[in-house]
Amino acid sequence: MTVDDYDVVVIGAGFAGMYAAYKARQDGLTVHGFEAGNDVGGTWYWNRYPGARCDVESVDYSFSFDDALQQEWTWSERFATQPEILSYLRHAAGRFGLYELFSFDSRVTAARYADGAWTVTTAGGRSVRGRFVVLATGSLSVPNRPAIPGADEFAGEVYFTAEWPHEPVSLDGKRVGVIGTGSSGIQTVPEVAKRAAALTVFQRTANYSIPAVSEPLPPEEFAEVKAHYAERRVRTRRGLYGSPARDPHPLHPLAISPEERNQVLEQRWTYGGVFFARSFPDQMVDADTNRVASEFVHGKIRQIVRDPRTADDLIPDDHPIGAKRICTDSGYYAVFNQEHVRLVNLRRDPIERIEPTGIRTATGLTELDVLIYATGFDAFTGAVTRMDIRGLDGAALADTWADGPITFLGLVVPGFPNLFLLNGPGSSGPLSNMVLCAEQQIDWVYQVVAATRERAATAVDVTVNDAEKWTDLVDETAQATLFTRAKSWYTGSNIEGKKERFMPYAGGMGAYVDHLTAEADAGFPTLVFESPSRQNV
Ligand code: NA7
Repeated sequence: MTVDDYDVVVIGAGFAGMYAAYKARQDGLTVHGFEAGNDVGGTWYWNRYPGARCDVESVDYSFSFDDALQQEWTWSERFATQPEILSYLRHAAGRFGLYELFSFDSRVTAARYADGAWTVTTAGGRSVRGRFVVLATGSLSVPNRPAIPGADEFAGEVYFTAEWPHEPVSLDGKRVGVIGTGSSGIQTVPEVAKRAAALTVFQRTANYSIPAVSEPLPPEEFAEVKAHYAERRVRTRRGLYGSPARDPHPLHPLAISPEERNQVLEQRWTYGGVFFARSFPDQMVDADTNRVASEFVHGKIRQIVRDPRTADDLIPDDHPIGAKRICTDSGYYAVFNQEHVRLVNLRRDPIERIEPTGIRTATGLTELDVLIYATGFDAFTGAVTRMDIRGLDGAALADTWADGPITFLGLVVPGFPNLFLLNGPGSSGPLSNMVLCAEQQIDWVYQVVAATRERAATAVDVTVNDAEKWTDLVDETAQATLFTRAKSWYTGSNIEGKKERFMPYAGGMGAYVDHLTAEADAGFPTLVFESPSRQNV
């Protein structure tokens, strides 16, 4: 059997994989990509549940590598919906000829390294060789399927928000249950409520949600963005969360009057979006500041939700605001004022089992026609450890990471030469703006590829010691914040049996990019370039 040979094999055709393939071709490298879905889009291909939208403003959460693209595309809303983001990505794929670089409906199941190259194999049995492999497999791409007793016995329709069908789903007049109140659940609940005859929301942990306030983007505001796009992109990359908008109020909330404090928070609530997480500069570091912001939202929930017991149940009491990614919604809290919508607090009334006709909790059976799981993802590591990735001496990545993932800069794993992860553990992407973070990472990756070729090296790797140093820094950075005070997909604690470790780099996107730049500018002193004679060059 002949095996195709490429300089680069890209796995995944979401934002990151698309740019990784584009940039490889721009750099004169031969490249081929594999995508499990039958189109580009990644997250925005799979998560097509009603109400899905991005929580970062679209003028920032979009490709910056091509000015003509950012000038010609017009976003209709401040925070774009899933269909609009998907059509943007399809437009970009067509515009840059990316469709021809990918094989679709092709799930990669294995990648094996030997003698300076990877053999990448798909579920369909196709194998290609690539000198370098770029894993653009998404940090939130493997749905979490909780093992609830009786789940297989449910006789009604079952959907996962993360794998929403492509065919229309009718919820009209049906009794619907939603399990999970993270971003996906909170976004979909108001939309489901518009259709369902009865909606029951099964909440294990209450979450903070801020209105998305996704009004149409005024043309003059958009024109202003386009006129200064380059500077905006620079500010975005320097920003803490990958967004330049809404700098925090400069003072500590306890140093200003209660009225002024309230006004600051009210402005941010009205503006909407995840910026609420940094209303004050030290909100994710100082517990007192955080409490001011949390209590403001508690007050909002009490104002909005008429039934005091439901309001109490919706108020988070186990984590600081922002320690789990803030959700953004379109009418989530208010939905519980509707007669046909009910909240079940699973802490008080736990699920006993799922039966053919519904969900039985301690207080009785809720009959359902449709069950929607919005139960999150095996984040950061799930997509890569599910593939059989074998590095030096046949070592499996899943074993190397059994005690938690270690990486250098989130990009390189010791013992897995010529392999790069995008938006993986140890990178800032998942805490900021994954599109711009991936672009920065990809530019860095191809600088490494060029350096490897210039040195006539066969492979590039990192030592365990240096990867551990970076991973320790990621941990220390997180420990200095309030991010670690929540059980979430950031730590892996949402997945049973998964080793807990705070995975993203919490120092902000600007600081993260500085680390990438420093390593590149110094000629990659931390990387180990291996010559054909297995000596460092
Ligand atoms: P999340 O934020 O991980 O939310 C998952 C939700 O599902 C959360 O409320 C979980 O409760 C709940 N869950 C998970 N397993 C169960 C079981 N067994 N029973 C009841 N409830 C359960 O995922 P999302 O998809 O909403 O959002 C992920 C990110 O995507 C988001 O942060 C944005 O960046 C985009 P728990 O909190 O674990 O008690």
